[in-house]
Amino acid sequence: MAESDAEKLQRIVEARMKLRDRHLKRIESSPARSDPNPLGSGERNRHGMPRLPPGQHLTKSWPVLDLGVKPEVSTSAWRLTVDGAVDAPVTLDWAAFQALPQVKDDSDFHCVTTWSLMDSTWTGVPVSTVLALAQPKAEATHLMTYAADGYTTNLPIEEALKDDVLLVHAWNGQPLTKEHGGPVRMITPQLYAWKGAKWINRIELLTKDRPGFWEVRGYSMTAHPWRDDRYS
Ligand SMILES: Nc1nc2c(c(=O)[nH]1)N[C@H]1C(S)=C(S)[C@@H](COP(=O)(O)O)O[C@H]1N2
Ligand SMILES: [Mo]
Repeated sequence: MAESDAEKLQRIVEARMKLRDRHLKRIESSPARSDPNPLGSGERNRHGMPRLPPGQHLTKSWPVLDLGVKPEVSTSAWRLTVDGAVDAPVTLDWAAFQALPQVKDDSDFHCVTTWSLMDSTWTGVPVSTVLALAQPKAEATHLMTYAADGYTTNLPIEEALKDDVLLVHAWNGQPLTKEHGGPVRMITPQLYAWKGAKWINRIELLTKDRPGFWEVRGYSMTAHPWRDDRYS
């Protein structure tokens, strides 16, 4: 008998939970939320952390940062491939992406150039969900993410599996604009924002860490705002 849509969603949710459970110890022992002595200052936010990481200031409007190109990616042309150290490489188109369980989450956005945008509402799909679809091999330790402008950035798998790390298509209830990486970008609220690729089109699972575009140029491989971990 063919699997119903409800059964399919249930299977995806279970695969995601299984993948997170497998990495839970490393997720919980990595910095940011679990850090008992964060370096920031100011009022505590909803995660019990001070509002601002060290060296950051608030911005009201959302700046745009890119490499000088803003690629035009339509929803019909958009694809996301998850491959590398996985058992089931997968390519999602817009319809397949939209059919995945969607979440809404409020989080902050810290750029290494010292501005922080607080309290955005994001809509999208947890990165952990698309990773679960592709079934990372036990030896997968890091991700390299790729974008339509040639940008790349790396991050540890335990960071990518955090609940607030999303592939987003809407910001504050509006479709994500092209300049901010629409139709789909990644966000990494507990890491500096350069770890979230705009116009994302590929996630490669790695068995050994490798630097991306800015990391080759001296940015941190780990990028924890609460540790002022900007450059290596
Ligand atoms: N594809 C792509 N993604 C990218 C970048 C980029 O140049 N290209 N810049 C990064 C940096 S340094 C930051 S701070 C954020 C900026 O996102 P924004 O332009 O929406 O503020 O995107 C990150 N993701
Ligand atoms: Mo940045």
